[in-house]
Amino acid sequence: MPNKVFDKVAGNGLISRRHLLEISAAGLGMAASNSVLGADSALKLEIPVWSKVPGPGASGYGSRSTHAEHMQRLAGAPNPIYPGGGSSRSPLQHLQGTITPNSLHFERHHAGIPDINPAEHKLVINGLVRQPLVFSYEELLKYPMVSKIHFLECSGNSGALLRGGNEDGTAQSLHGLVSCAEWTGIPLSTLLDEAGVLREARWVAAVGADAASMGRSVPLSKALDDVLVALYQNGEPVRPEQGYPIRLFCPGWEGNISVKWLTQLKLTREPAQFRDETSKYTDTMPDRSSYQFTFPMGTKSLITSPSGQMALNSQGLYKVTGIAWSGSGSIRRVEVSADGGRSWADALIESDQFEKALARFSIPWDWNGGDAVLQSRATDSQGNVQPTRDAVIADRGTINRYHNPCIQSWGVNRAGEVSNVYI
Ligand SMILES: Nc1nc2c(c(=O)[nH]1)N[C@H]1C(S)=C(S)[C@@H](COP(=O)(O)O)O[C@H]1N2
Ligand SMILES: [Mo]
Repeated sequence: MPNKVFDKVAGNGLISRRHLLEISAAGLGMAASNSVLGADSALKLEIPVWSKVPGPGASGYGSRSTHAEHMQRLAGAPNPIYPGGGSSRSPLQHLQGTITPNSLHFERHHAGIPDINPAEHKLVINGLVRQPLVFSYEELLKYPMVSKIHFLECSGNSGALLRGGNEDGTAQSLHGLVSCAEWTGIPLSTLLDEAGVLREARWVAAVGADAASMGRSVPLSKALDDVLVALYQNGEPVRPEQGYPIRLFCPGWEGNISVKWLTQLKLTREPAQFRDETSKYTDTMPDRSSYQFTFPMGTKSLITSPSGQMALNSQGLYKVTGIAWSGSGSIRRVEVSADGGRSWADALIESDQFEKALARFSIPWDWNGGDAVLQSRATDSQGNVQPTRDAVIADRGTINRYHNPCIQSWGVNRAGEVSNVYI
């Protein structure tokens, strides 16, 4: 839409949110496989072939459109000395809204996915309790459950940014270890009440039934607050890769502590000192001292479109959109900059602002064809503001690569190519 005068809200082309309504009229141009909303749609009045013949009928289990198959998790190559170990990342640049489809939820496994028959699986609660308990899957299904929308994020997510490099990184490759789902399960407090926690208990040691025998210690205060024994994910049984038949779910906390394929909860006085809370998932500072437990995930956001490896193919109006989340509350505000952080404007929050859940934001941007650096900055309900990369490095150094919530900078050059940059 040449010559149009937009209301500017910040430098380098950020404009008032009401101009989002004009985006389709202006026509959007983003090229190739990562394209966002379709461009110039000249109205055609002919009836297409697919509207003239009946298609296939109903089916027992649905599948996505063949035109949406480019949405794939990005998995690392298998490593023979680490069988079943590794991760896959959600295609954040292709997703909209806030819920991650189960097939695209990120994965992180330390010894692959066990093939568990729920009829033979047990959950034991023992240790410092009045009455040790053993539950079958069938029995667990009879308890009252709650449903909550929460993100899950691996503490290793975005760690690559601290390392530098990764100029060809995408939203998915750099930040795809975060997803969000509706988790349905039994409040852990219900099961602990039934077992009768003894007064001296302070921790709950949770153990998974996978070959990694993954264990993590959860402080009792968190266990009694909002932790779930989750059985459903977005309405269906938790997927095998997410911990079928049951997983622990600790809202807002680093993904590692949400133990999958949960089989034991032992009440203890002290943390159990599992491998995953001593040799790993501890944060080493520049002076080589380490924090053992860093539980909540940071206050964070990310522009998912335009993002790394996308291309803008003409000047003009774009919808800048992304996700924001905090392990300490809900998202209150997201600001966007198009000039590398010199000036900022408030984005529109398009979603519900649930506690410890993804929020979706957007703002229109009038690209003038010049260089730009797009950034977003989240503020949560506790007043925590997402830090810059420089601030994170000054504070915590670069030995530790867990828990990096820093602002992501996407550079746009004159050719319209978008890439990961450091400023
Ligand atoms: N039993 C068990 N639980 C586990 C893991 C594991 O390998 N085994 N991986 C942990 C890590 S490091 C993360 S980030 C989350 C990933 O959960 P997801 O695969 O459902 O995304 O599960 C955690 N729980
Ligand atoms: Mo993780």
